Amino acid sequence: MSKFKRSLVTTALPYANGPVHIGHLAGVYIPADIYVRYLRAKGADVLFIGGSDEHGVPITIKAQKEGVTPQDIVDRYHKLIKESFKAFGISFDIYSRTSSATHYELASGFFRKLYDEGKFIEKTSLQFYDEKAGQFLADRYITGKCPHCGNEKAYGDQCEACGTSLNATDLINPVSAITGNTPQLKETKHWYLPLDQYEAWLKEWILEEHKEWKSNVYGQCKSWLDSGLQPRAVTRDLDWGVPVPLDEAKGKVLYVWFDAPIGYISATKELTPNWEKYWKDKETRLLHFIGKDNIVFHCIIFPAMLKAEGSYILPDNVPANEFLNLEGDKISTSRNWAVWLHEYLEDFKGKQDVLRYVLTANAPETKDNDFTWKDFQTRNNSELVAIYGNFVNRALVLTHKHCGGVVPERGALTDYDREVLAEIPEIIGRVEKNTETFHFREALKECMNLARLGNKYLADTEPWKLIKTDPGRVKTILNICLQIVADLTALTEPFMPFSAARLREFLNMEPLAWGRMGDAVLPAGHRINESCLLFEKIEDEEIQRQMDKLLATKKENESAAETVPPAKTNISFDEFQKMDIRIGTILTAENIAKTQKLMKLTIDTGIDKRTVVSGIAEYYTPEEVIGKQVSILINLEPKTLRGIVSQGMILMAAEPDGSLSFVSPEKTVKPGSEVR
Ligand code: B3M
Ligand code: ZN
Repeated sequence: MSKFKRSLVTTALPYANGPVHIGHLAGVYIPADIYVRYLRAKGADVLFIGGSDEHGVPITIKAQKEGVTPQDIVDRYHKLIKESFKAFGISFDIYSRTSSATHYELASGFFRKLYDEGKFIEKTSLQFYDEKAGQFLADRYITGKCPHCGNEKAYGDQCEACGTSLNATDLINPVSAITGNTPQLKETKHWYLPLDQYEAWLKEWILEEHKEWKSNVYGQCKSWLDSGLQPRAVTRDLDWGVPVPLDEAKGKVLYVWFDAPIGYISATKELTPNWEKYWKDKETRLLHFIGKDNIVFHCIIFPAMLKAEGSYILPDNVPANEFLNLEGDKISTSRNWAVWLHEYLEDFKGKQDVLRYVLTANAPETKDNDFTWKDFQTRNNSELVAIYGNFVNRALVLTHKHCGGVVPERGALTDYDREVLAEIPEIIGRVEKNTETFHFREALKECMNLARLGNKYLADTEPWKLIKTDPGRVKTILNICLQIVADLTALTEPFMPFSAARLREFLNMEPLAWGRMGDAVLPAGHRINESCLLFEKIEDEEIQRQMDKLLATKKENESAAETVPPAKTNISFDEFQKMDIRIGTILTAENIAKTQKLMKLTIDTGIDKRTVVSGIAEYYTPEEVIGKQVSILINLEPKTLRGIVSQGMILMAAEPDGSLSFVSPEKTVKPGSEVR
């Protein structure tokens, strides 16, 4: 027996700084929704909590880029995100936002309690400050090299490449994300949660008591705990966020990762006056569905906050997923490399379940996975259409054709019938076991196995042939098929709720409770409705259109990356005059062995015949360059390259993509002519 009476399921609060994409759905919202729908179908007491994260630097950076207020940004994206989730059937009991009044009150109250009880350390320290922008650089306002993995683009609070949570001062070569300047250090006072004081407790709680956590989650926690925890600032010098509720902290706000997880509690409080039962009673099972970049915050920092506060329960499990890539490349909002949900909804009207299916079948449960449009098409056409849709359609059409649209009577069962019927509870059992342990891919495979079972049963019994010789037998066969179809409505509902609802409509039935599957649920004599195809084939052209869209994005990104370098600072005429640039003629040329780029040239400079080593071998062959007139800087200090003394430098026109071409006179000139 479980020690829990009810469940509280939360999903990471997406930053309201952009629309949501397939990576969000696959990693967090679909798995959580499957789990919650499953619990509800079993009659469990469960609340499903979501909302937008409306604070933090991702929001203010976006607002600055667009020249609008942070409030404009969060209003726009909160609405869009909420609508996308609703359209995909993510069945939140509440989808709230961290700008709500309830949240402000609860988050500042939480901070105040910890402050009053002396749970924080106050510290004045040197922090990065951008003189030009006139502000401190917290979190994503600063980037630099991660001291752990070397990622050049780590943020001031976290490296997304290795998942480590950082303090801005840990970064190597920090740069301001606002001005690109190297920041100065300036004194400021902040409040810190002394995570080091919770280390022993966290070790016991996670490493000893929660060995059942997914290995990616447990492993990350273990490595942080093994390397030792540091006090972590929970306040920031920013003007967007929940104000720190202290007189001496004017102009400071709570760190976004302090307030955001409290958002789970605020949303529950907005949802029900009974919220404390869900947050303070040990018989509630708290589950956080998140992506892997959020593990440290949900497994270490938030639990330490809850522990410090003292009246709340702790998560029982944190089923975090890995990342979903798109066509072999990391999904990225800034590079527009994503399948945006609001766009999918336009391009594939009514096909939400297809995406839910593909993202679950290919979920990044244990490792990063790749979404490809080809795979999307194949899974639709050869799984949803050919297996699930095909079985259902044949069962319904045959019932209309041979039984006048009425569930026929079941006659005597054969051994084979009994075998098939006995397989149903086995499949249901495997769906249950896999769903309860967060193995949703496997669970979905088992759902499809029920449709496969139905298909095989039809193929083996061939009612369309028997109808002439043994109509009674056909009735039994179709009765069994219809029970399987009815079971499919309940079994697939957590995964594909829209199709399950349509299927119920075809069968003219009410939702089937989970526990009633496997019975003869449709009585003989029950009239079914007219039906149509449950899934449609997706044609090559539709896939090509999506591929073209991605190709266009790729091209845009490439040309954006190829910008012309900015102008250098001015020099005097005298400085310019120091350079002696001449036109020379290339007399001989040969590639330098064991190098990709270098070519050894002999050049007639009009003054002498000299050797120059030039990095042009990727762009020209020796044959091509012999006889060409080029510009050469002849008074550059000689330099030895690969054992060859190079006397001068050939001037090249370098394009933004790096390709090189000679700077040659427009007509043939005398070698030694000056370029000036
Ligand atoms: N907004 C980070 C993210 O969107 C953050 C999650 C908050 S959960 C409390 O990945
Ligand atoms: Zn790193």
